[in-house]
Amino acid sequence: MAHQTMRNVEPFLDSTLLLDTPEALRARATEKGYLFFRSLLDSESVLDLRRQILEVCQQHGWLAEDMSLMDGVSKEGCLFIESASPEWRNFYTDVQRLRAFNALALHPAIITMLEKLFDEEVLPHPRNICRVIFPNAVAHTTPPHQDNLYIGGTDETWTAWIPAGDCPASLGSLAVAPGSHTLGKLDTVKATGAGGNAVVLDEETLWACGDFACGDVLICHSLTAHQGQDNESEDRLRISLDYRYQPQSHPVRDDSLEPHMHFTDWTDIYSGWAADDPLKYYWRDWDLQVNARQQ
Ligand SMILES: O=C(O)CCC(=O)C(=O)O
Repeated sequence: MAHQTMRNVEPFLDSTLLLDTPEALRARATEKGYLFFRSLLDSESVLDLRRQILEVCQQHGWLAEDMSLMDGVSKEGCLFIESASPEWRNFYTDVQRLRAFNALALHPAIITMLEKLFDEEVLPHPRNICRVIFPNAVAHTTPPHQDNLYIGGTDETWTAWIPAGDCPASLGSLAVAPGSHTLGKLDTVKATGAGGNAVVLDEETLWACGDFACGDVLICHSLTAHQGQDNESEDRLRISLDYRYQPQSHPVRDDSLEPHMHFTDWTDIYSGWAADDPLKYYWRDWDLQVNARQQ
């Protein structure tokens, strides 16, 4: 079961039409703490990345044989949870080396949308995240949380949640609590699932949730509470991306500029890319205010 029961639910509000009126887009973002866009991304780019991530799953023996790769069917009896286990480390390092995984975060449709939201240049954090959620692992569904706890830096950091392909709610999409960013930083308790910390919300909290189609993008403010929904499928992997962004003039915490989970470093991640690839270290030429993480 999703960690927080959702008694009060509404569908996502599609903000696509507001892309032509940045002031209205900003007003919606300030009010709701999230924005949802149908078909913001072209399916080709998303599906190309899906294929590459699934090829990595296949190389690691996680997929059922004789099934279509793109269906993402997990091998019977195979269950891995995001962790520092050798299996996860090796898998995740291979995903992080994919150029397409890092390139999608810089897709012009996302950056253009965020330039309107921030009304200034965007700093895409290079600490990109891929989540692979196995079926029959509902105890590890992502608990309700605010991203600020993990990101630090400016509260005006927004996370883009992008499923790598169609993702109906029953495959375990994301739910957000509209307006919860106005509650400030909430206390946390220990929990299972990505991050390992949960905020406790009122039972009557309003949630927005629903099905995602390939190319849909949801962004949420760093203080907006959100949680995963259970992957209730029989045998399908739920694969999604979390990419984070902030206004370039705001302070950024140093670990947001490092690879997620620190299993490897940029030299290794970039080792198979063209020597002159402009994606490499794209942020290093910018005048950033980088703050050290307090230990
Ligand atoms: O995809 C998920 O289950 C959780 C993603 C998320 O909320 C996050 O990374 O902050």
